Amino acid sequence: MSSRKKIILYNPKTVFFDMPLALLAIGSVIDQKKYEVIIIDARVEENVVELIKQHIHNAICFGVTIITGAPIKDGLYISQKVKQLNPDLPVIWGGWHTSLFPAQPIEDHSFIDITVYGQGEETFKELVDHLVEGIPLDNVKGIAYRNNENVVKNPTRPLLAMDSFGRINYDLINVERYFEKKGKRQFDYISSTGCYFRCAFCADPFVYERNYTAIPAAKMGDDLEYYYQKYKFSDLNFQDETFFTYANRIEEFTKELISRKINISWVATMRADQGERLTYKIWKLCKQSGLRRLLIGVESGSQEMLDWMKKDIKLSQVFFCAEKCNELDISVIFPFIVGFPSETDESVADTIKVIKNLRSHSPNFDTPIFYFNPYPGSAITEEVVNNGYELPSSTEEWGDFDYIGSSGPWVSREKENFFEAFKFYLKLGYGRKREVLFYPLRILAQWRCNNDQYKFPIEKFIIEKIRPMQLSS
Ligand code: B12
Ligand code: SF4
Repeated sequence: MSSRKKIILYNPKTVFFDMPLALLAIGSVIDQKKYEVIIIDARVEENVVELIKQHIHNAICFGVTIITGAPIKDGLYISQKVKQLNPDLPVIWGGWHTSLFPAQPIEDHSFIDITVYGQGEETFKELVDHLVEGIPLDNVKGIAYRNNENVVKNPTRPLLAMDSFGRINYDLINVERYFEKKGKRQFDYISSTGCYFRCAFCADPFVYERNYTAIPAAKMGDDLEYYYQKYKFSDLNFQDETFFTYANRIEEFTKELISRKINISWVATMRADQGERLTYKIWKLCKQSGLRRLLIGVESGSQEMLDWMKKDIKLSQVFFCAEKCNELDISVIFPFIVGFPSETDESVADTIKVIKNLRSHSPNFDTPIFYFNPYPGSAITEEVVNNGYELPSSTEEWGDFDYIGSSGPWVSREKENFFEAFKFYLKLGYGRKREVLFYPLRILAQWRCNNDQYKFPIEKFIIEKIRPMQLSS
């Protein structure tokens, strides 16, 4: 048995089985000769409390990664449990939610001692050293902590270059278990932090102040070859916000994959303006190296709305990317958002038009439609709050803030019914499933979309009776 002290890191329950990259990132900077890092992911473990009990007696601290919404609830429950089991063990929260609200969780709950905001690697390493040595925390940048009765927020830590950290140690998790849960040998990886852009619905500009750092292509090549040989994955899922920021990095990266014979498919997120800036040669290299699917956020079919939300893309760039992907047989998810507070019917009509246009290009294009919800940390949310909209006012309330699947505050019941019917007919008319049985319904659905006739959705009723369809959006 190892005599090393333990650092327990916890990923709360969420949907999907993406590998816990945040915990892997902070766990990998810890000196494994000195400490043993235990990652407990509530999405893949059966009895997390029992697991915590096995390790807690020899632990230095308990870290939790938190995104806004339901994960907070589980994070609160587990953190309280940990404090009951060992009242002296420091409980540390980090992640997107504490990056937006560093002080509130500590103010609200005596069982949370420290929060980390912004990039976590260096902060966590320093924090662990301070806790072990018993040094006061006043000079650890990027944290908030309880000091007697007060909550102190220390200064921000500047974003550090991502390649200053070592290789991520995926042996901290059971990689095979994620493959099993996903039903494919898909490996998750992130090659950049932050984003240079300023979209008014997004928290990134607030958290990283429009800074960006990325791992150079050669290092990505080294890392990915190592992981490929070790974990034998067949698909690679980039979790970067803007993977294609530097065209030369992408060109080099694709050449790394090809020259090292890393025979995989890969998926990533692209901004339409960055796609337009890629040369045809790089587009082809992407395809050749295995690019199978892109996610290109369009958000709105109205250029006026796009300008209002400071998306800084042109619709022409979206169509440019659509054409390239169609030509090179690359699938695309083009997500849209409807129901912005000030959105007009004309803007919604423009969005519908663009969605129909994209869907008619290729059966490999999907166009999920989300309803705008005022996630914290964005400029639009700030604006609606200034206009009187009330956001949750405690950590607990933020745990209830889960709008996934709901129509958001600015969409009427009538509009919601309309969108749900539209989404259904899009999927039926243009989706990838092409069973002969459904052919007449498919033609009818295309007719409905082309003529904006969504009333009396009798086919929807029939199909949902025969075979409940899972809508992708
Ligand atoms: C994977 C992912 C998910 C996964 C969650 C995986 C998991 N581990 O549980 C799933 C698919 C479930 C998901 C869902 C959603 N997501 Co999401 N997701 C991401 C994504 C793409 C990658 C996260 C990641 O692994 N990053 C890589 C790691 C290394 O970075 P990191 O998480 O920032 O962690 C660093 C620091 O934050 C810090 N840190 C993090 N945790 C901890 C813990 C401790 C103890 C310490 C010390 C430090 C620390 O250190 C890390 C290294 O620097 C991010 C975007 C992004 N690129 O980060 C969006 C993102 C986190 N998601 C976001 C959103 C909006 C959503 C959804 C609402 C989307 C939707 N409409 O469906 C839902 C909400 C889910 C819910 N409430 O249940 C927002 C943030 C929202 C928020 N306020 O928290 C992001 C930032 C995207 C964006 N730009 O808008 N998501
Ligand atoms: S939506 Fe994407 S491009 Fe826009 S600010 Fe957020 S991360 Fe950056």
